[in-house]
Amino acid sequence: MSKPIYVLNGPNLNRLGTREPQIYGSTTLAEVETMCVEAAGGREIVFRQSNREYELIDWIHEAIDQGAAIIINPAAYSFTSIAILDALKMFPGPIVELHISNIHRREPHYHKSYVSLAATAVIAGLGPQGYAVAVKAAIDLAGRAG
Ligand code: CA2
Repeated sequence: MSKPIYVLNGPNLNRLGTREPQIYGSTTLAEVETMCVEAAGGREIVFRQSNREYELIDWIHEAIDQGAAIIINPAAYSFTSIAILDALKMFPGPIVELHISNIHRREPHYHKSYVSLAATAVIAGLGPQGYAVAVKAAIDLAGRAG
């Protein structure tokens, strides 16, 4: 039995699809979860969102014990959380950091992600569709890692 792919979402993403559609699109997070499950083609997806840093860290620890890969949109914690970076550094498998928007085209405070220091790959700017790309990439990377 293959280990699941964890898809973790940080603060405010529970409101996806409700504002700033020009930046983030109009897809809701529930629809993003469906896209991930479809992209996974039968591979188990653990899909979660929290506005609390400690909860994201606890889920990374869970993935260390049980997961094949982590896809994480850390949202604003990308730019502030050394605690999330430290947790991700403990994960032995592939990590895909995902941003719906292209953070590098945005204001300077969105440019320096701590999470990127632990990421195997970074996807930014593909919109909500980026999640489907990330799931396929994570499954491929997890397979390569064995
Ligand atoms: O582009 C992304 O996916 C981001 O990680 C989203 C974060 C933002 O802080 C990052 O810089 C880029 C959070 C976006 C705020 O949450 C929203 C929720 C609903 C609608 C619009 C934004």
